[in-house]
Amino acid sequence: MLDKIKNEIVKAFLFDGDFIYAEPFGCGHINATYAVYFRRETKPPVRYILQAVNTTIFTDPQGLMENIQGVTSHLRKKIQEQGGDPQRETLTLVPTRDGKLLYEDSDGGFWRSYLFIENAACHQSVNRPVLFTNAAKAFGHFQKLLADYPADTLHETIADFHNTVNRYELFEKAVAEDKAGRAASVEKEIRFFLDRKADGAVVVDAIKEGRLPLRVTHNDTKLNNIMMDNDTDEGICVIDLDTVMPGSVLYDFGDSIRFGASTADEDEQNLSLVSMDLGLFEAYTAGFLSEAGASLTDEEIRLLPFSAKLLTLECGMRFLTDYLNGDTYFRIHREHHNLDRCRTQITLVADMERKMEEMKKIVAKYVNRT
Ligand code: ADP
Ligand code: GN1
Ligand code: MG
Repeated sequence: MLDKIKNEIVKAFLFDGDFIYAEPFGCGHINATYAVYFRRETKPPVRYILQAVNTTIFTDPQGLMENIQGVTSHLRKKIQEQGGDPQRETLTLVPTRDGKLLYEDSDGGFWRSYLFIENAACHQSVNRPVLFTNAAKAFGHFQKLLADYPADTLHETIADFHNTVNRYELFEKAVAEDKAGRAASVEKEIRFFLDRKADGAVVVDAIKEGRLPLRVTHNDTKLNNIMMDNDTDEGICVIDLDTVMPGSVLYDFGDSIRFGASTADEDEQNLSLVSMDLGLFEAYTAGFLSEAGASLTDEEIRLLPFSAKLLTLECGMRFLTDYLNGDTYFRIHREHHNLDRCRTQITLVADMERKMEEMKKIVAKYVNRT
């Protein structure tokens, strides 16, 4: 792929300078991401992000790019109004030489490029709580900036993305089909999810019945989908906008806790290292409510602790579904990778169930209702 990038793909984009090299970049599970480096005569070298969109998952890449262009334009305008730096605080697409946002390569692959956000890092885990509070503020702020975005103009890039009732159906189908012949070896894990099927309907039903509002949400708020400033540790730019769609704020809160409040990596094999850190839960809750708290309804606030468990349950079940289907969705880097990921999520769900009352107390501590 690196040869193809050098010989074909980089030539299609409006990059500044002479190509030096390309390298795989980041830890995303979905798209193929590269950093591409360019030499310039009078200016320092520059790099860009180049991504092959996963079109098995995002079947309408044009619609996806319309969403991203719409959302980033909206954010850019607001950031400018607030005196911020839009090239650092939101993603900036680099167009192709013929003015498009996507390049279709000779094999039918779709590519896009972003300005590289420099002097910022994308963390895989929280090594100090303030980082997590700052991530929470940034996701909360993102939510606020998109509050007036015309939701009806957004394409649904993945149907029923957080519809946990539907996710349960897909899971049960995968168990029944047992395409990879693995079901018998994971009976215990399958049972864990089936035992919690009722949880899957809580948010879906509440949205259906009008007890929870739909908002424009990010839907994939793990810590490595936000860039944090290297000097100040502030969350500066929310990235990975592929799943920005109407959803519940609970999806964004819950998914952040799932990933960032864990004491171990998402694919840790030593499960004795995996737990949900209440200190990190508190750090995130404090930051998120300080930004978004005033706009949340009572029902949303009531369900915040539950959402952490729900999103972890959902993600664990998605990993197991993919394992049963033969690893066709998430990128894996070793055999049984999806099973390892599933087991950390199960461990986290069980720990959250034990800590639910304490999580509720923490939320109550930061709710400011005047
Ligand atoms: P995926 O959908 O596969 O998760 P992402 O869009 O999250 O793909 O990108 C993967 C990784 O690439 C990110 O976690 C981050 O490390 C890096 N990345 C993406 N966009 C940028 C950017 N504009 N500047 C710097 N790094 C980026
Ligand atoms: C994927 O794209 P990435 O790696 O940021 C997935 C999320 C999961 C996450 C689990 C489009 O996120 O839904 O929660 O992996 N994204 C998509 O780590 O399915
Ligand atoms: Mg990502």
